[in-house]
Amino acid sequence: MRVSTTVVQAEPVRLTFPSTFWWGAATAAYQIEGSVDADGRTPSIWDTFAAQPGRITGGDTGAVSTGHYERFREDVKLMAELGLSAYRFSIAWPRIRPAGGHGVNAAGLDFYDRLVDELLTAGIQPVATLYHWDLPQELEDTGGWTSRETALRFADYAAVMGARLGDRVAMWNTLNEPWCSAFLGYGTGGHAPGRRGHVHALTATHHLLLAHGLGIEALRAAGATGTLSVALNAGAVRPLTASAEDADAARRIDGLLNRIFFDPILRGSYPADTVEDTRDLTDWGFVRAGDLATISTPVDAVCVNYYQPDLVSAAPAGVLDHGTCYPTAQAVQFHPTPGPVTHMGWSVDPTGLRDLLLRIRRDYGDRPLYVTENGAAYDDRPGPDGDVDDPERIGYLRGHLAAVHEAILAGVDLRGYFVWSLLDNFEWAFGFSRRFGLIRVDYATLERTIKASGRWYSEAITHNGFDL
Ligand code: NCW
Repeated sequence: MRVSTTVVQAEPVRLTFPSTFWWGAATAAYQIEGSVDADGRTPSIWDTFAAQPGRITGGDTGAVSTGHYERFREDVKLMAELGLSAYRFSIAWPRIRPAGGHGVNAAGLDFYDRLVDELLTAGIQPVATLYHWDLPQELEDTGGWTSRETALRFADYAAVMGARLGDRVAMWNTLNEPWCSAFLGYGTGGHAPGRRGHVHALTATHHLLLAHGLGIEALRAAGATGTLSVALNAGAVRPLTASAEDADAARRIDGLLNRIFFDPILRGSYPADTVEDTRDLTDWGFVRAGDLATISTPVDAVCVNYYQPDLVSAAPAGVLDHGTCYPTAQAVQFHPTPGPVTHMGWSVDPTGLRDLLLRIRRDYGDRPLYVTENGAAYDDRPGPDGDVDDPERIGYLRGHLAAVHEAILAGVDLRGYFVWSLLDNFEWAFGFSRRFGLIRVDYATLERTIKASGRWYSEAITHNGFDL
């Protein structure tokens, strides 16, 4: 018997983005700049941390990294070649604050001034993050983010930057992922400054939030014309089963990852359940009268960095797993989401991004949103011709941009998307062992090579969309 089969080829679906959509890429100062002793920069907590044996894979440090401080003009040319409409970078506070803390370091300011002008000349919108984890070591020596004073010093710094760049920066993020600064820097100790303690993490959270609010006020007072915002690493937290216990575990983690930041900034209050969940640890006495009014100073947009959803369940007493990050009396267990993972071990699940964007609109109102980071590390290597073929990263970007598109169709006011990262770079505790870039960096020569994913992204930018 002969069986004939007809293969039905599905027509590709074209996804087109709003005409004003920002196609961006992001980096952070300590991860790319190098030149840690140049032009009056002072040490940051990451210089100190990376110098401690056992902290960073391979003993790597950001001392040289991609050499961007010297090569920023070449990097802006590469951004222009990709066709980026916006570039998100961070300003190294230790380049601005001189030793001893009096006055400002003019040479540090000049660097960012030149970078911003170079971007504008290339037709690329500058998006500046004031704090992407590189606290001046001198401020850590007086308590770091567990000290309220640090928030006040941050406000001074924000005022300086607003006065200098406020006429040209298109969007500001006060902080990048304050959850990481607080919970990894002061909770688990896996990030700089390497301090451990749940109360430290909660205290740091509050002072970071206070710094954010003061920073927004300072930028506004300085006449900054750009969109004022903050970048939160938010995620969809999902219960493993439909049980009440697992739902409660998800609620607790959602409180300590998402709502502990979103609620004070967008509603002017801490989530009552999260405060209650942590009562055995602290009476939250670090919150002073007026702080929440400062923290909830209106922002112009909400920025989120998304990598993966979290899948959690209630755990038997004593099992804390990855939940050691979280000061929650009842144990929570984190589970791998079924499906592919990146070289970071992070699950690839674009539905988490769509759900997150819809959730922000549902719970916090219809606001301008940006995805200020999304991307993937893969162990990609150059072929014999030097080209880097990274189909997994293309698949990751395609899937997540489709999720962004879905959210836009559902009515979310999503205005831009930034790939993490423009360049391979110093991936914090993982050193140079993880590569997130659209552009490969050869760390021996500092040569840059646009990867296949960079070419794919560039095509998507040219067409303001892509075929799914
Ligand atoms: S580590 C991290 N990242 C990566 C980093 O390169 C970038 O600077 C950050 O903004 C890529 O994007 C962010 N995020 C931390 C995610 C949480 C990891 C949780 C570990 C628990 C032990």
